[in-house]
Amino acid sequence: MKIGMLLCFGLCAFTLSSCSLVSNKPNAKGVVTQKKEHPPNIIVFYADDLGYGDLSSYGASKISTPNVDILANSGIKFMDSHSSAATCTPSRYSLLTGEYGFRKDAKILTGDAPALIRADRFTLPAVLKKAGYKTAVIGKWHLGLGDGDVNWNETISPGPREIGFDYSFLIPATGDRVPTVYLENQKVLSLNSSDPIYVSYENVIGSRPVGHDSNVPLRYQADMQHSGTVINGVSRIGYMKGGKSAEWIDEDFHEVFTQKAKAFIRENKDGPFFLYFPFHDPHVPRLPHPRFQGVTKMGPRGDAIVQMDWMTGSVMDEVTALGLTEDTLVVFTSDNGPVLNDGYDDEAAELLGDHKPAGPLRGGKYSAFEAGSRVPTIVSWPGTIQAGESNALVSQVDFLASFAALTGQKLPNNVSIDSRDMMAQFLGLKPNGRETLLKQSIPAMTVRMGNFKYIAAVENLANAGSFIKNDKDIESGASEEPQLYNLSTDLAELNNLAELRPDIADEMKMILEKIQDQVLAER
Ligand code: NG6
Ligand code: CA
Repeated sequence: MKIGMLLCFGLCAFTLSSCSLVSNKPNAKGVVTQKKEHPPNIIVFYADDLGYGDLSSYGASKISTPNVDILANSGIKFMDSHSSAATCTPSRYSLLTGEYGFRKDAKILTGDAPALIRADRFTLPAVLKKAGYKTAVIGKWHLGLGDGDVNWNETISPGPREIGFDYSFLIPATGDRVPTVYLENQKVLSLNSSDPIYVSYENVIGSRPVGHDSNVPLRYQADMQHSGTVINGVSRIGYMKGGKSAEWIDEDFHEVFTQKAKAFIRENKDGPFFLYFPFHDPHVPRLPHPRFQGVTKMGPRGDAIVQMDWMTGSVMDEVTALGLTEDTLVVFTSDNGPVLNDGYDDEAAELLGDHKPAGPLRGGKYSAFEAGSRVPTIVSWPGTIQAGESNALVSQVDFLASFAALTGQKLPNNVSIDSRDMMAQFLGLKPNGRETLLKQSIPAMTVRMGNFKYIAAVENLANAGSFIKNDKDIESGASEEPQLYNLSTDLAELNNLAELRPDIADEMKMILEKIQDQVLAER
C-alpha cells in the first residue's frame, strides 16, 4: 500500500516533470515518456581511473570500446563533465550524497576504514528508493564499512543497506587493498567459520607471504605501499589473515560482477530499479581475464579497459533482452582521471605507444589540472534522449538533485547542498551547465567559473603531501602561486593568467574561500 502510494506519487510527478522538460522540444519524444508506467530504470556504470581519452568514442584509436560507444552514439556525450575529485573516495562520496567530499574531509580510505556515509545522510539510493526504486550497488565500494574496528566474520554495519541500497555485492575498498574478499549484503562471501578473517593496516598478520620479503615471487613488482599480504600472486596494501576460502580471484571480477548485475536487473525487470555498478577496471592491480589478455597492444591497462567495455555490453544486452531499452536511463562515467604506474610495475607506461589516456588534457589522477576530474560522461536513454554532444559544465555531484527532479521529488533544505538539478542538461535539452564548480585534488583545490579555471596556491608545498610519486608523467598541478587558465583558448593549461587577470583570480579565490570558511564554521 505504502509502496503503491509512493509509486503513484512518483508516476504522477514523473509525468509532470517529464512534460515540462520536453514541452518546448516537440521531437524530444515526450510521448514515449508519458506512455511509461514508472520513471526510468537507472544504471550508473562507474569506471575506476578511466581517462578522458581512453574510450574510442572520446578519440582513442588504439583501444576499441564498441559497447560504451553504443551508449555514446545513442545518448549525450559530455565534453566538460567532472568527478568531484581527482581520487576515488571523495568522488564516490559526492555521487552518492550530492555534497562535495572535502566538506567531510573525504580522502582515499584504507580497506578497514569505518563507513564514511552515515545513515542520517541524504543519499541518491535513498532518494530513488523513496520514489519506488529497488536499489543495488555491485562492484567497488571504497566508502568504508562498519563503525571502526570491523569484525569481518559478522554482518558488517553500517554499510550500503543503511544508506538506501536494498542489495549490495562489493569489493570492500580497492583491488589493491585487503581484505581481498567479496561482501554480499555486508557479509563476507564463502567464508569458513573455522578460518576467521582478520585485517591489519599496521602489522604483518597471518602466514601468507608478504611482498616486502624479497624471496616471494610476484606477478608484478610493487612499491613499498603495495608490499603487504600476497594474494593471487600480487602483493596488496595492508595485511590479511585467514579467510582462505573467501579470497577472490581478480581475473574473475568481470564475470562475477556482470552476472550479479544481470541477475539484479532480471529480478527487478518490472522496475523501476537503480543499479550503481562501479567497476574495478582499469584500477591497479590490472589482472584482466585471459580472454582479454593481449586484445590491445598496451598490456594490462589497455586490456582492462576492453574488459570493462565487455562488462558494459553484457549488462546492456540483458537490458535489451528484457525489452527495457527505452525504459532505462544509463550513465557511464569514471571516478577520476587516468594513471599509468600506480604502485605496480605492469608496464602501463612502457606499452602506451601514442595512446593518450587523458586526451588533450593536462595532468591525470590526483592532479589539479583538468585530467584529474574531467572524465568521459555519457547519458543515454533511447526513445527519450536525442543523440548529441554537450559542452555543459556538469558534475557527478549533480546526479542526486537531477534524479530527484526526474522522479518528481523536491529536496529538503540543507541537504545535498552542492547538487544542482541538471536534468535538462543530462537529457541534452539545455546547452549551458553550472556557472561554478569546485574540485578536490591532492593537495590543491580548484574552481571552475565558466571556462576559467583557478588552482588555489598551496602554502608550503614541500610539506603538503602528494600521492603521485609513482607516476612521473602526472603533474600534481599544485603550486605555491595561484594559477588561472582560460580553458576556451588554453585547454592544456599552459598559460597562467593569474598575474594578468587578478580580478578574475580573486573572484574565483573568493568563491572557494566562502565555502571553505563555511566548512570550518560547521566543524
Ligand atoms: C593510493 C595508492 C594507489 C591507489 C589509490 C586509490 C599508494 C602509493 N598509492 O594511496 O595505488 O590505490 O590510493 O585509488 O599507495 S582510488 O582510485 O581508489 O582513489
Ligand atoms: Ca579511482
